[in-house]
Amino acid sequence: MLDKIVIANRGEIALRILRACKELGIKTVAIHSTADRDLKHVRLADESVCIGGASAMDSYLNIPAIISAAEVTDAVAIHPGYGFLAENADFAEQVEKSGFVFIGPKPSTIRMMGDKISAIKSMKDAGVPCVPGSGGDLGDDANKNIEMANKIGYPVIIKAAGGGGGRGMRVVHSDATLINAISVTKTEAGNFFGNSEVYMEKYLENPRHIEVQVLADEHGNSIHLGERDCSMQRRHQKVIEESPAPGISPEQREKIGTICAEACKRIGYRGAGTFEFLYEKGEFYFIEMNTRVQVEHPVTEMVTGIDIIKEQLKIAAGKQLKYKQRDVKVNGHAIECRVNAEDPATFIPWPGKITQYHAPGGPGIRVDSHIYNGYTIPSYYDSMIGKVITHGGNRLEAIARMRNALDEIVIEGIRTNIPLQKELIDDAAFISGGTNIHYLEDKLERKAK
Ligand code: MV4
Repeated sequence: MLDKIVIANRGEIALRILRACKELGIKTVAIHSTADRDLKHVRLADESVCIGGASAMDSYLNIPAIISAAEVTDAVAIHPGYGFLAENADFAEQVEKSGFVFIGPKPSTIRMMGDKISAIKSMKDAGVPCVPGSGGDLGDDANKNIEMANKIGYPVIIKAAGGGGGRGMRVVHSDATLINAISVTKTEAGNFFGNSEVYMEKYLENPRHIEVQVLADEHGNSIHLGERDCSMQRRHQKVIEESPAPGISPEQREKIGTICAEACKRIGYRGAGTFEFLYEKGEFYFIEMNTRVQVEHPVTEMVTGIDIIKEQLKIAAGKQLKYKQRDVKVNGHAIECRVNAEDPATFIPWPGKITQYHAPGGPGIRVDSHIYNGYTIPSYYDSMIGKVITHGGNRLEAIARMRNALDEIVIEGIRTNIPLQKELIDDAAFISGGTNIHYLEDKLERKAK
């Protein structure tokens, strides 16, 4: 096993990684900013190193400082968590060049998936169903682009190759606005991402966001852990996630999951990964691959019983996956509600001191959070302060348990989105299941009127 690792992240995921390390007997180094001395995992880690100022640029994004911390503590590997440097291929490369194990895919894989055009190309070649589209960079020939849009059929969407997660996209409804949209998206893409390549896809108007979790080792073994539905979102921030996705049959799961696991073998994927799909009218369309562990990984853990972080660590240590696909069973249903320090109506971030905290409990309740009584949430980082995850024998039991958990939880001193989460858990359309990516924004708009 790995002897000692650096946890290059903060908050709940740093704590989640620390817990997995302790179970596996791996020593831990917590690196943190000057604003994060009081983080729970910093107290629990074997060692801690303050690597820089409160601004993420000075600490969690400071590559030389992170690598130096690994050097001075004699760590052997670095876990990037999610966000920050987790999908930065240059970081992964520098980690490896400095003689450490990067707990994630090869730098070349991260780089390939970071470029959405090359990601789609490789997935299409590997037999993964993609959205009808250009399949490559749009050239400057206006007539050709108009012809392509008409062949695909309006509406189409223009996306930046360097974008992803909702940045650098434009929906186009007719020839009249196509050429301008391409040129504006190109210019923006060049400015934001340093890559002005853009591509075209058929715009799916009312899809769900369904993603498939995979695990692959460096020996050519790969499995899928079923899917998650992450359609309940606002401004590309997920609010509730669940597994399995409502209405997806075991046959559909097996089919799309096998395609993803086989694609992993084809591209030599290593580690945990997520295939993101849009799902509309019974069909899956690949849009992007995430090469990191995701915020919502616990719902998959709850239904499969597989600890994804421990698997990441074992894969990074060069071990063979001990699970075969036939060992993976989807048991019951799990739901995750993200808890954010923000106003539940305006979504304005609300950092500050937690004066009272009581965690929910009971059967099928899991809380992944670093907060505690008296902890002060700093204003420098993301507003997510934890996740409540519930598991039940079926979806309605998971929902009932979530309702109980949200009723029990007490967080005082700051504002949180728990009132919004309570409302969503009681929402008739959510309870029915299968709402699309526009549902929450549409509901909030209806409420505002
Ligand atoms: C799309 C789409 C519709 N059609 N692509 C937004 C985030 C990025 N990962 C891809 N996104 C979308 N791509 C086609 N061809 C709609 C979205 C989209 C979306 C996707 C997933 C979750 C939430 C979303 C919210 C708005 C738009």
